[in-house]
Amino acid sequence: MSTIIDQNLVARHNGQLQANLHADYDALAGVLSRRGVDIETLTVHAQQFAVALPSWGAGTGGTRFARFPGKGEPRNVFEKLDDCAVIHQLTRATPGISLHFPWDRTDDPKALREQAESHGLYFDAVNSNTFQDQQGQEHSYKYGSLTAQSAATRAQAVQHNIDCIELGRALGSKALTVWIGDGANFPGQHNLRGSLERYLDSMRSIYAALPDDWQVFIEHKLFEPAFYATTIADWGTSFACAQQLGPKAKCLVDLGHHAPNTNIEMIVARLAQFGKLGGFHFNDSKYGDDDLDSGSINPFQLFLVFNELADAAQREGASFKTANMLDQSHNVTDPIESLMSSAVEVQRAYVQAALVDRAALRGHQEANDVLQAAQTLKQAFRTDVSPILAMARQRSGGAIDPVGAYRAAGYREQAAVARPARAGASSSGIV
Ligand code: PSV
Ligand code: MN
Ligand code: MN
Repeated sequence: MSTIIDQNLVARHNGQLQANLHADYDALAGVLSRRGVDIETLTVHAQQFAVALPSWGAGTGGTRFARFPGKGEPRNVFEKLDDCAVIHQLTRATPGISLHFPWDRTDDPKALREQAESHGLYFDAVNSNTFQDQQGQEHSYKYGSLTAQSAATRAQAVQHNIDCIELGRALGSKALTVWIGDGANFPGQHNLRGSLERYLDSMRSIYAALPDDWQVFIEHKLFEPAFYATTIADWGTSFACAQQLGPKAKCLVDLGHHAPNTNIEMIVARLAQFGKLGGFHFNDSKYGDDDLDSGSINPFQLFLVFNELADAAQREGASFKTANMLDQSHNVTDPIESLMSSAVEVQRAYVQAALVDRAALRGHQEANDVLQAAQTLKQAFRTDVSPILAMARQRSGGAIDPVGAYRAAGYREQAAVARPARAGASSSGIV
């Protein structure tokens, strides 16, 4: 595997942190062994964790008010891939990349795939985009895409999704994620039922184009850009559509796409129970689709989501799998740093969930010992598993302190020189 940052630099940086890490790791090993938990098993578990990076998260995001570009932002998909390779090199937790078309369109998928493979990366689900108009596009999505009243517009949106599958196929992806912004801003703007009927019609054509070993993920979102009625607004609608479409259709849960205080872990449990949990877009939020760094606002919620995933994995065994991806927008931080720390936060929740004493929890539930049941979860959540995560990274060839090593390497400064800002540069399509 070729690396972008000098591995000797990573090794030197690790060397400075080595003694402290071992002391912390040994201390935690002692704490865990008193609970009957073997730290080595957990470290191997941490090493197996993977969350995919959103290509669109590598550039600085923006809001509808402004975008404040960062230095050395990637200017094309190949440069985004370089940044993703750096993130994976240091965290060893992000081998997948989720592309977004047409933002990441390339005439040379073979070269892109080769570049990815040279860094030990692969392509996770590809995303279609019918929530914006592209230059030269024949029919506008102003009044909807897969649900538009105009048959020609719907056909164009369907074709775009089929093109995404084709491109994804050349890149080795195995899934398509469909999120549409379709809906109504006014009561009466469209027929609520008719809109969903047209959606299903369009999705049936996309579903028919899926290769045998592919899945399609339906991503719901409560609101925005449609403010009165979003066609695929909630997990219930997503679930019903996935059922209608067939076994290759599943639901994708973007954590930020729910009303504040929604019990997302219960949605996860429901979808898992009925075999329709396809994957995640991890991020965090305070108000709406804020796309903040994972674990930055509500780490307990993230842990509870992973607790449900651990429960499902225990019930269903190796066949239980979800596509895990980040979906974040970075406005005031270096995107590489945010993506590295977010991947680590998701990995933290994954390891903490593995710490839950499930037999004890079940016992407390059966005995209606509510307090102890809650405490069983809290004990796992409160355990600082940082030494396990750091050890897992180091053993896999990554950095004990990814952000520290990244800064020491001066990658961003070098990128700023190699990728000079373009006059009038606009958002790289980040919504
Ligand atoms: C929509 O808010 C969303 O979460 C979808 O996943 C899009 O593909 C992504 O953001 C990119 O803007
Ligand atoms: Mn999303
Ligand atoms: Mn979103």
